[in-house]
Amino acid sequence: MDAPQPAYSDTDIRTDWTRAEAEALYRLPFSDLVFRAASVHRAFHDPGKIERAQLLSIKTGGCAEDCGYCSQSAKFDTGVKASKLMDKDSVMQVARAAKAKGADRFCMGAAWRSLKDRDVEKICDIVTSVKAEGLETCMTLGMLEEGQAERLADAGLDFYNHNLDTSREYYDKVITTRTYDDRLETLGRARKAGVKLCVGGILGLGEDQEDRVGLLLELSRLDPHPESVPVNRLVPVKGTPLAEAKSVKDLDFIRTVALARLMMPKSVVRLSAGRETMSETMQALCFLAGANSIFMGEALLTAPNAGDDADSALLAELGLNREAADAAGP
Ligand code: SAM
Ligand code: DTB
Ligand code: SF4
Repeated sequence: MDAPQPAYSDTDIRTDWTRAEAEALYRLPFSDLVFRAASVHRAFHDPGKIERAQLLSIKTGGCAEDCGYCSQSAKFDTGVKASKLMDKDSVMQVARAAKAKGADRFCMGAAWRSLKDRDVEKICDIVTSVKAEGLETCMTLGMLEEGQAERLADAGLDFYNHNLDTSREYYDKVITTRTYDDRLETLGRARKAGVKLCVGGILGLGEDQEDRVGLLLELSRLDPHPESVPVNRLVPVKGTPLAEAKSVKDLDFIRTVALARLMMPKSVVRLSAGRETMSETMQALCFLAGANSIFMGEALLTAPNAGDDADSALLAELGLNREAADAAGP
């Protein structure tokens, strides 16, 4: 006989999680945690659907910030060459190819500390053209000044990505050139303009479990919760201060995904950077625990990604995105 399923509703969506509650969930026996997360996942999402987003670095390297994990900071010698903002036609070629391969969203990243007014028009033009291809649009451009988010929204921007990265307590071990509150301010500006939020963090920066819970507590206090929550596993980059950081254990990573799902039931949780180092089994457990989005393609921004062939094979083997695959035919 099937076990009775608990009923969930929007009243289960809370922005007042306490640290004690979140830590108690994190410490549940692994199977209990994943079972609870999977139950919440099924109440709020189609468990057979994994959203697919394609990333493109539209302006690479030479960034003035000192994010200790990043290949694109000008402060570290990582071998990444700085380049100028791509022109719209080149961006569109990649966007059209992504659409043809079945991408749901096109996410564009620029290695900027903040968006400059002189670039806003070019960025808006790119957003409008990508959106016209029938793709959802996402931009990550650093900090936003007053008024810029409104212009991006008018151009058709659906999502703004700006990560908190880690807990408030651990943050200054990772980044010193802008504060946690600077980041929250930019997120507030995007939200006020009606742009949906994509906000998450990175695991494997040398943080401990309290920091992972701390990051999720901060995210869950955003009201409403971020529509999209990327959970990245550090891709260690030679030349950066965090190149040798202690990596996060697979089981701890899965626990964090499960906790994100429990604390933010409606958000789309994205299994983001670092999938190259995750086994198929680990990824399957993350999907079971509530992850329902991935980055597709051979590259992230500067780092390699799992790749379309491996991902199509994995999703097919797991029976995910079946409808899309059936519609595409043999
Ligand atoms: N410059 C913009 C900013 O930081 O707001 C946008 C680009 S930045 C590369 C976007 C996010 O990618 C970072 O906030 C971080 O969470 C993630 N990221 C960057 N480098 C990474 C790495 N080596 N491993 C995992 N995630 C990384
Ligand atoms: C996010 O949280 N992860 C993506 C996206 N937002 C922009 C970026 C991952 C970057 C991985 C390292 C690189 O490609 O340089
Ligand atoms: Fe610059 Fe973004 Fe990299 Fe930080 S994460 S150094 S802001 S590109």
